[in-house]
Amino acid sequence: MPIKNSSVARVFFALWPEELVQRTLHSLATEYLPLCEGRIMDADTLHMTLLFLGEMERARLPLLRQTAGKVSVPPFRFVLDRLSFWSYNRIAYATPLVEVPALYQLATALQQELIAAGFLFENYEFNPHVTLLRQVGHILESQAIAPITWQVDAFVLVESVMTDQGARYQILQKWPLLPVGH
Ligand code: 2AM
Repeated sequence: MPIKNSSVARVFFALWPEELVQRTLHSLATEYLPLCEGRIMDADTLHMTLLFLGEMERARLPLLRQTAGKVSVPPFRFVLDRLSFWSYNRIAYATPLVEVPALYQLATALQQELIAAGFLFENYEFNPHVTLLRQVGHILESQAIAPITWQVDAFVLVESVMTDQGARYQILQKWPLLPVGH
């Protein structure tokens, strides 16, 4: 049961992978669970955060949606080919080894539109990763994984809804990425 809070929403922009990518990432997490231990993320929650906004007045969501609709970036694909670990927050995550300019272009375009519209957020730094396991017991060396290709055709606005069972993600809106010239 969602815990009702009508005036504010905890929101973030993200890339939401297709089911096959989610399943492949979840299998990877399952494979590593006995090695590093921790809490495995459900397959259908796996995502890459583009921009975390945190608590926002619901009254501002229409402007937020309108502003996000101004982002114009063509579709692209990239590859997740590393499993890495952060010791400070005990997270295991999948990430691209090489920098993916199109990913930064999308995250930056979003930031710039939101700043221009007067939105403020704390965390400007985009750090491309998909969290697979939390509360990891054993932090391992960063390592190569079988490459997972992710075709990016859209980005989404997500609300993190607190429930009795923890956070649940609800996609509020999806914006397709359109090829140049559209
Ligand atoms: P994480 O997986 O690295 O914890 C929903 O919580 C999403 O927002 C997750 O992808 C989470 O990243 C990210 N997130 C939560 N708090 C954040 C913060 N303060 N700054 C950036 N991203 C955050």
